[in-house]
Amino acid sequence: MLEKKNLDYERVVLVGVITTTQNEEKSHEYLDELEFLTYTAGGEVVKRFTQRLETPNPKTFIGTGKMDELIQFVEENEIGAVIFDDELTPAQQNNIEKILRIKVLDRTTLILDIFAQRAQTSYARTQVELAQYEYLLPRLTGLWTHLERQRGGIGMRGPGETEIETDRRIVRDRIALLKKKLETIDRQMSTQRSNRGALVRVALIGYTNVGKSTLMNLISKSEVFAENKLFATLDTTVRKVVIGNLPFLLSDTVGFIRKLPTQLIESFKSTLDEVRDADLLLHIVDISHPNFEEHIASVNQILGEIKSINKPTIMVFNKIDAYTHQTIEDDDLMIEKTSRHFSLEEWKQTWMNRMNGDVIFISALNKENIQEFREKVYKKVREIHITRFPYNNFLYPEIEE
Ligand SMILES: Nc1nc2c(ncn2[C@@H]2O[C@H](COP(=O)(O)OP(=O)(O)OP(=O)(O)O)[C@@H](O)[C@H]2O)c(=O)[nH]1
Ligand SMILES: [Mg+2]
Repeated sequence: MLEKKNLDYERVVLVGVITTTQNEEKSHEYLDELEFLTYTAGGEVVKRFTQRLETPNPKTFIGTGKMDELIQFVEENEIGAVIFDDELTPAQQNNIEKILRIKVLDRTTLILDIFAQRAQTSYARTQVELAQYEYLLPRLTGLWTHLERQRGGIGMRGPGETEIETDRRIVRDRIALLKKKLETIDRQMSTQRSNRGALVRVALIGYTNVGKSTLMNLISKSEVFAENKLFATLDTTVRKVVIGNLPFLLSDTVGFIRKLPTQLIESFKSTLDEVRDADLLLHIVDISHPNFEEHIASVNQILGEIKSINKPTIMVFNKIDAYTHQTIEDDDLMIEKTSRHFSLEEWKQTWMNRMNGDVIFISALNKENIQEFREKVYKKVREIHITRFPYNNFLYPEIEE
């Protein structure tokens, strides 16, 4: 499945439940994503455990029988950590740790850990550290602090061991301090943003790993880090871009994910302000991903949370080079046609209608349709620009489509 070059990858087991609201296929896809997250964090998934349950068990997430299976597997296979595909309550976390006596992580800790690993600037590190401490505070329990924290690896990056061994009061003080530090930086950032003048602001947004940074590099000739792992970008990059004489600001920022921890959304306030302040959003979608429609929904949900859902938006469907779809033989009347069977052309029609034409299909990697993409962006930016500078309307000719 995923390429694994590093022999030091920590051996982990994934655990998920198949609930009544999500079918088996969905839960497999969720576990695929959890596996990708694990791989990004430096883990190798040795086995997945799933259980059908109406709702997760309030004490141990999974039932007793499944837990026995898990205990046995963990003991026999040198497993370093167990990762649950949901947020564990402090009680569940505590109980499961007592039973398994190895590292117990949930989806949120895993995402926080990746953010901690990837944070480059002191600003990003401060934001992640704050989110980690806030998640940690209700979960500080005796066993967890002295047993699990002594080991390294996934889930253990970020707050240092000495702090962890102390009590909640110290964690609370640290949270207060980090908040103060962030407030100062937030103020500086917002001054910086207001100093950028009246140029139109365009933000690349979308699910993680869809190609935002690749597109940024292509359009702005910058060198933003892009790779096939989740959350390659944490810090925002802003570049001045000129298309056909018309200058505007383009920003590349952190990608979104399903169930993005709320602590992260809150502490990444300033980073997300870049989105909030944008005049135009380019919502990038990886159309080659089987779950891309759900990705769009997750992104829209987060946009709603940060009050940015009603901005002018161009939907940019990327990775058309990698798009595949299921086909139905002409004589097969048993198969019902679903969106999984759509050709690219059908998707184009669907989205053109939905977005009133503000849609483009591209491949950033193969540079397909990039000229059309630039024209689409130009047209939209121009519309916004001339409302701001009506007098230099004539400078920027309308282009025919
Ligand atoms: N096949 C294909 N791959 C692409 C395309 N565009 C980008 N990629 C690949 O997708 C992966 C992710 O690209 P990034 O540009 O880092 O994605 P991102 O949206 O910035 O990701 P985060 O910063 O992690 O949120 C990289 O391996 C890219 O090479 C494309 O058009 N086609
Ligand atoms: Mg990126």
